[in-house]
Amino acid sequence: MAPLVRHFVATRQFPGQTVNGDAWVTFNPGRGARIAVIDGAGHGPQARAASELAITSLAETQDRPLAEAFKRCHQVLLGSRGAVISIAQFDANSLEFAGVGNVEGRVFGGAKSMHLAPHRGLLGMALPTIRPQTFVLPDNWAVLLFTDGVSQRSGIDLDPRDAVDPQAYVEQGLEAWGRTSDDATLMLLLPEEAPNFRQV
Ligand SMILES: [Mn+2]
Repeated sequence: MAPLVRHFVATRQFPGQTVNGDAWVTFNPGRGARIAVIDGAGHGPQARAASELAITSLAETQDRPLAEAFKRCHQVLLGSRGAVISIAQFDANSLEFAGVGNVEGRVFGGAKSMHLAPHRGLLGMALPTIRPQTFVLPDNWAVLLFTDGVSQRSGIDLDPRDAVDPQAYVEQGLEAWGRTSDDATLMLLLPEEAPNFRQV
């Protein structure tokens, strides 16, 4: 089954580090799509190790409800540095979102952008009660997910659908808005058909 969602990502490690503690993963388990953005606590090899544990856990629970996926990931990360994670689950015309920690997001589609609201917490350290948010998506939606290495005092609230090229958008956004004090990741999600995106 063709994926319902296209993803465009720019990510880089803390300048001077050789590994990236940020990570991302996508799943298409037959229907819809599940996309996670992960920030292993801190930076460097231990942050990377936590992110990799999280990816393995999320793969094992990709068919399970979000609350269960977070609970299992928390258990797997016990004893590690810990990680913050947000997950976007797309079905036909809806988005279910849940996050633990501060991988933030925006939904564009209506008159103004909406904030995706992760719960406070740190997987492997403190697991909050997961209550996913659900959004009904219009045809021309766009979703941004970004780690705290991307400044929110920036152009992050600008409508990405005004950009000409989605991959260039995330690369230029990371360059412009990425903090030099952390790993940083910016992901743009678009429907398979994005008629409002200007063609070059
Ligand atoms: Mn970070």
